[in-house]
Amino acid sequence: MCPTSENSRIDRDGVFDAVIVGAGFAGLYALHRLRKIGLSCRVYEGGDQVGGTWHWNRYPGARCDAESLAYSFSFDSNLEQEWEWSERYAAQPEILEYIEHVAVRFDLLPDIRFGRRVQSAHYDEASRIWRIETDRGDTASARFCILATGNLSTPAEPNIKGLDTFTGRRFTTSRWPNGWVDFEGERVGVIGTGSSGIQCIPRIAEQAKHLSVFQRTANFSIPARNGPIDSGFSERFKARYQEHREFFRRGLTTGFGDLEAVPRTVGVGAETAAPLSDQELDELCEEYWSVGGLQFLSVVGDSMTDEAANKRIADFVREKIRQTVFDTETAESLCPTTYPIGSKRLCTDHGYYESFNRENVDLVDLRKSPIEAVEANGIRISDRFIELDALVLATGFDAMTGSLLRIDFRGVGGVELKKKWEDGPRAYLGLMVSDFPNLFIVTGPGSPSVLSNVVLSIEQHVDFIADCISHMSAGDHRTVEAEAQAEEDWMERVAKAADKTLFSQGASWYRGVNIPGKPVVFMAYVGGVGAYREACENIVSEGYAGFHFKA
Ligand code: NA7
Repeated sequence: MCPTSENSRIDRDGVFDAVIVGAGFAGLYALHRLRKIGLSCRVYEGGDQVGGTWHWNRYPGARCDAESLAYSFSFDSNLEQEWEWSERYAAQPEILEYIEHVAVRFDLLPDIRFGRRVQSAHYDEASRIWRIETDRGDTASARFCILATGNLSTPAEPNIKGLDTFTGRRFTTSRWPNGWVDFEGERVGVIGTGSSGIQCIPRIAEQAKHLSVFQRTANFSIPARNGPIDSGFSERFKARYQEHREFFRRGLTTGFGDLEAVPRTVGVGAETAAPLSDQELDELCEEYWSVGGLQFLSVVGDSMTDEAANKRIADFVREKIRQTVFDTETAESLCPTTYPIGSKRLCTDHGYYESFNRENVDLVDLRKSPIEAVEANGIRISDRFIELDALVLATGFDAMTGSLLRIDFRGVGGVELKKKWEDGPRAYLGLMVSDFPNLFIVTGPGSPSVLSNVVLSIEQHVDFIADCISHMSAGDHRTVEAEAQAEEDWMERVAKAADKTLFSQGASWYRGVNIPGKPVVFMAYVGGVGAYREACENIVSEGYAGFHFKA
């Protein structure tokens, strides 16, 4: 589909109202929304097509773990009504097709330049303009800079000895090549058992002659129970789409959940979890284990705050793993024991644990036998050598800040964002950073972002930004900036909310623990999308409290 002919043109001193970085869900909606309020926009995108995460992560088995009917745009009711999702959890090709459809339907492509990364964005205080440069030599000026760079976009560099000496085929899940990758007849190794590993392992196992799964930390995974969307269900759901969307926005902490539960009460276990007896909790777990999906954890209201409740749920999952995996030693290795369930991102799967019952799949428990080095033909672990023809790295991301900090941002007085965030990211509402006027982050650190239905959160942030810019036009304000005190107070609220939960007990990418040297800070707002939206609305109704406008 892309690039278009305009794409080969380099912007020389392009002048725009807004430059948007990234053309995934966030960048596309920002472009659409800002155009609607009359802004001229330029989008720069590193990939050669739209899609962001859904362009890059095309590994076998890649699929959303929020339900398709919820994980989609709500801004246009015709789009919402006309688009038909084929499965409960859409696979990557279908989501990409949807994003491409949106780009074409709303005529977004002409304003996007593909295959170029923004390298620097410097604020010129005299003209109050952002000066932006890309790695292809584009230069542009814009009053506003909108960062739609994605939370899980920059791959983590796995520090594994000898990795570059491997002479077989090597893949990274988050940079998967376009087109079919055939593992037929090959001995394949997958390193990493986070969501990406858990999704691709069952699919690679179906093809490979042999698959070795290198697991450093076992993960909790809930069966997704994916399947085709029954057209009757879709019709009924769409008849009440607005009601559902409103419920996602305000009634559910994460902004997605059991679609069938919508007509029932908010948060099935939210008020009643504490008094649940062991038996009642088991029954609830059993019910939602059958329903499938991430709501398994969120239906129990205090699953992330009450250690005892969390442990009971974790025990339930461990028991399911033991019942599923035939080999006792493998089952025990697959049982997570070192952190509360949910404190590392909960996964959903499509036959993950069952894969280990196949003759051609082995689990390599790196806690027992660590990797010594990757060599030309395979991986040497402490007690043996495993020959491999292909190696798949499912080793995760420099989450939330990685894609922001690889850009050289300079704000007021030349202050560097890198410097400003050396002890961890700080942003008012996860949206704006003090000393960086007119620079907005979509689903930035300090917002619900990765703990939420991110499409819903993107829409909320982009709407906030567009409304704020309209407010500026109405009041003849040239710039808006987060006040340092408001930013500090907000980050304190973010930290306090996290401290009340069990999230701090997991060595997770939520906290930056997976990246050596990254400050360990819980980066998302755990208070829920409803509370967050309300906080934003209150701030607006108080005349954008905490934001400083200048004429
Ligand atoms: P994750 O969840 O960060 O998982 C990365 C996995 O890779 C995890 O199991 C890591 O083990 C493992 N890993 C990372 N480095 C190494 C090395 N050096 N040796 C062995 N194992 C390693 O990333 P995903 O891409 O799976 O998922 C990210 C999110 O995308 C997901 O949560 C969804 O929101 C979508 P560790 O746990 O660090 O011991």
